Parts: sequence; structure tokens; C-alpha cells
Amino acid sequence: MVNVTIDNCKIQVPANYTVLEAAKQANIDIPTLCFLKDINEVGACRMCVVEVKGARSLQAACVYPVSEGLEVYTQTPAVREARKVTLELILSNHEKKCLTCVRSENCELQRLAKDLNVKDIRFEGEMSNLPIDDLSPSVVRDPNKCVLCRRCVSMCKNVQTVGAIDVTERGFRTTVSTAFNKPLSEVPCVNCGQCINVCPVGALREKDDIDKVWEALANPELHVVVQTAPAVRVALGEEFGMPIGSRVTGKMVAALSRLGFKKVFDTDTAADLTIMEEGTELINRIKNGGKLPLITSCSPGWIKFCEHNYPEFLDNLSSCKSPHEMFGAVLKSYYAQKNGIDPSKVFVVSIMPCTAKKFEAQRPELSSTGYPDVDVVLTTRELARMIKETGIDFNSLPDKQFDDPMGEASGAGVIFGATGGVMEAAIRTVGELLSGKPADKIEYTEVRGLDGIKEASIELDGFTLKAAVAHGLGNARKLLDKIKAGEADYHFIEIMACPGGCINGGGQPIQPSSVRNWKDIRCERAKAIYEEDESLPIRKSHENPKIKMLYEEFFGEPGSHKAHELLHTHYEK
Ligand code: HC1
Repeated sequence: MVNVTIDNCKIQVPANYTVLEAAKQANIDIPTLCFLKDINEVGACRMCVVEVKGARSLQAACVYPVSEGLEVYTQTPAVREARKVTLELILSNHEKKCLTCVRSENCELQRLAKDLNVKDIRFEGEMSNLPIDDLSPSVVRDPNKCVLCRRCVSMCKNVQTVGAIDVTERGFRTTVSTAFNKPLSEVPCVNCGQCINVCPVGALREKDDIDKVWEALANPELHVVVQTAPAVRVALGEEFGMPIGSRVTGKMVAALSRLGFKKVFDTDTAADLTIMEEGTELINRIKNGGKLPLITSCSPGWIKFCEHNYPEFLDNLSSCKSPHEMFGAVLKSYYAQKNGIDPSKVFVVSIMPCTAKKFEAQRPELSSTGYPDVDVVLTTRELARMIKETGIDFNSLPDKQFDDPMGEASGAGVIFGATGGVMEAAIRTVGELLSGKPADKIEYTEVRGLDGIKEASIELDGFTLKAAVAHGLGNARKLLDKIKAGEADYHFIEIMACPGGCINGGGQPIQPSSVRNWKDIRCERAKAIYEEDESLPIRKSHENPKIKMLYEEFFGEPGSHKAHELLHTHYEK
């Protein structure tokens, strides 16, 4: 610990703290813009400057280390003027169409202008007028709103190791762009949307597909149904002012019903179906000398990353479609047949925490009934906007249950939403399928948590399953490189593109850096996911009665010809 004085307040802080962290401990908020803990710690924007006794110039608090006896002043006239000038210069080249910006009221720049009491911009001058890149099905890039904070670059390059965007040019012409300024759809962007979640302003946003859904709902010819991913229910509440980690499953279902969907289904049911198919695939590959390790295939950002960067692992991918795609195929086959509905009239909307699902839904191979399995994907944020548009008072909605026949899911389906969840769900089922009897254990905490790569050896009926879990594509890269170097070998691997898994997907509510710098939002959302699992009467996929019914009435058995036709896919090198 070291003794420091901040604004005449004497405190003791750990020796590895920065001035920003020390000030927080003294309840002094220093404004920041580019800083994002563990992701972008570059001291570039100079919004957090402070006076340090003995230093020749103002210092960036986010990167300045504390030391014994350090004296810092955060609110001198020189500090206030420097921050205000910096902010006005950023605003002088910022497209200020705040009323219609998707980030209005959740914009860190807007907030700074208010907090720093900026009323005039003294330096209005030339403004950039650059084209908007909206060709990607997932991510829209508006360089006119970019503040050059570089958070998106750090996320894409350092965390995800994708490197689809970087800083180009110099001086006033500096922009964040792709190689040769190509559209995102033409570079190896994996559509994960993590860049959106860290953008402090509206320079990056998801492709808005809300109007397509309103149009479908207004079309009397269509039977419009909706399904919701596991991670949406533990994050949607944040859009309505609830604490991070609030569980709003019942309110979400009620809101969707009021929006006019004919049925509200649970993607978790299809997650159970995925476990039946993927678990069977794993057992078959182990017993019959198939390609190992088997690697999960439900994260479309990961699949695209694999296609671009590790094509040699494509044969390791599970042939299972992702749960919501499986669900779409079931709705346009089994459900349509059972209810006498023409499958061409069944319109499936998926509410996902993920922007890459928008891209996935457009993949031509995911249309095994002759129609796209899923017609439109909306993110959690888009759903919140739809609800707000209709004036539904979300917080006072009474809870509602998902609709049958595909509305019942096990806890195993719910935990898909957190890193390690697919692995744990699979273990719960595979062990019992192998032994034919109930296992003593239901929770496999060794695969939970936020370590970048988790490894576990799990005893399953006399067989030791060597498992690994990676979340975030940088960790996936490390894991795959280890396997390629012959330094590790596993039977089964779970990979999720987003750090933390779907709970932190690129379509989830955006928490500003003032929250993210001090709290790991992934922990709060994951906690809610595991609470939901514990609250459910059935916690294993193979015990879900709706899944048993589906096999009895339609698919026969896991891995059957019909299951392959509708629930599996293929990958091309
Ligand atoms: Fe996910 Fe999945 S868990 S991919 O993270 O396998 O998006 O939540 O819906 O499909 O079930 C996302 C979440 C989601 C699928 C499932």
C-alpha cells in the first residue's frame, strides 16, 4: 500500500493503482472517454487529466501510477479548462444529431458535455462528412460520430484478435476504418458486435431490423412467432432501469405477447434439443474413432472466425445448427404440420443477445425446410426499443409463461447463456446417457467462471472426458494454437465468441464505462443465469418432457435421418 493525497484527501491505496483508481477510492469521479478497464488503457483522449505535484504538465489519470507521497489535484482551473477544450474540440467534429441517435441518453460524450457544463463549442470548423457503412447484416459503422477513442480497435484487435478495424490516416483525416476502407461485410469481421458494446457514442450500432418485424406483425397472412435466447432474460431489464442481473423472464414473455406475436417460445428448449444431438455426436465420435476434439458450433461469431482463421478445425466443429436455428427448422416443420399451418406463412423472429445471429440467419445453408430457418433476428436492445415504442410499461407487467408446445426448458438450456454453460449442460446429459442412470452430481463448477480458458477432466461412467472452454476469440486462438502445437488434447471444447459468453453478447444492453470500469457486468448476468437454472424443476436436457415428446412424435431418436436433415448443417473450406 502507498499513501497518496488527492484533492487534500489522504488515502492509502494498493501500490499498483492508477490515479484514476485511487481517486475512485476517495469518491472522486474523474471524467474519462477513451479509458475502458482491461480493454483500452492508452491515455489517448486526455479527458482525465489532473495536476500532479512536481510534474511539468497535466497527466492522464487513467495511466499515471500512484507512488508513495503522491499529491494530485483533480479540479484546478487548469485541469477544468484543459478538459473543456479537449471536449469542445471533439464536439467540433462530431455529428450532433443527438435527437435521432440510437445512443441518445446512453451516450458517454453527451454525458460528458452535460457534466462538464459545455454550452458553446468555441472551435466550430471543418467537419468530416464520410459515408456510412451499412452493408453488413450485423454492424453499422458511422465514422461521422466516431470520437477516435480506439476502444473498438482494442476490442477487435487485442481481445478478439480479429483486427478487422484500425486507425488509419493522420491529423484531421484520422479515422477508424477497415483495410482499404472496405465495407465490414468484405473484411474478416466476424459480426460479434463487441465493438458496439465498447463504443462510447453512436459510431457503431447493430443493423436495425425492427421495421421488418412490425411489417410481419401487421401482415394477416403471416403466423408470426418469436423465440428468446437464454441470455436475453437476464439483461433486458437493464434497458428499463433495473439493476444488472435482474431476471425478467416473465415480463419479457408478457411484453412479447402484447407486441402481437402469436406464440412466444423459449430458445432454451432448442438448447436442450442441441444437447441431445451434440451429446449423441460426441458419444459417437468417441466410440467410433471420429474426429476429436468435438467443438461446439452455436456461436456464429466463432464459426466465422474458425472459417477465416482455422479452416483446419472445420471438421472438428459439431454439425449441429445453433439452437435458435434448430428451433426455426422445428417451427417450420413439426409445429407447422401439427397446427395445419403452411410453413411458408410461419415467420420466425429470434430475440438474441448477439449481432452475429443476424448474419447467421442469412446463411443459405440454414434453410432446411426450403425457407430460412429464422426470418429476422433482433437484439436485446432492439426488443427494448420496440417495447418502448409501444408505450408498454415493462416494469409493471405481470409475469407470463412461455407458450407450449416448445416453451418448457431445463436449467441446462438456460445456462447456455454463460461461458461454460454448453459444456456443463452436455456433461449433465452425456454422463447419464453413457451410464443409463442418474448421476450424483448436477453442477460442474470447474467449467464455470471467467478464466479465459478453463480445462477439466470429468469422470463419466468410467470414462475421463477431457474438456476445455474458451470465451472471447483471443482465448479461442490461444487454445487452438496449443492444440496445433501438440501441447494439449481434449475430447470436447466449448467456444463462445464473446468474452463471458452470450450474456455479454454484442446485442446486449450497453453499460457505459462509468459502470464497466468498476464492475464486471458479466458476473452479475451470469449469477442470474445460474439462479434461473437452480429455480427450475428440470435441470437436465434429456429429462425435458417436451424434448422427449419431440423425439417420440417427430424425430425418432437423436442423430436420426430426419434430425440430420433439419437440425444439422455442414461447413465448407
Ligand atoms: Fe446464445 Fe445459443 S446460448 S448462442 O450464446 O447456443 O446468442 O443467449 O441463443 O442459438 O440457446 C446467443 C444466448 C443463444 C443459440 C442458445
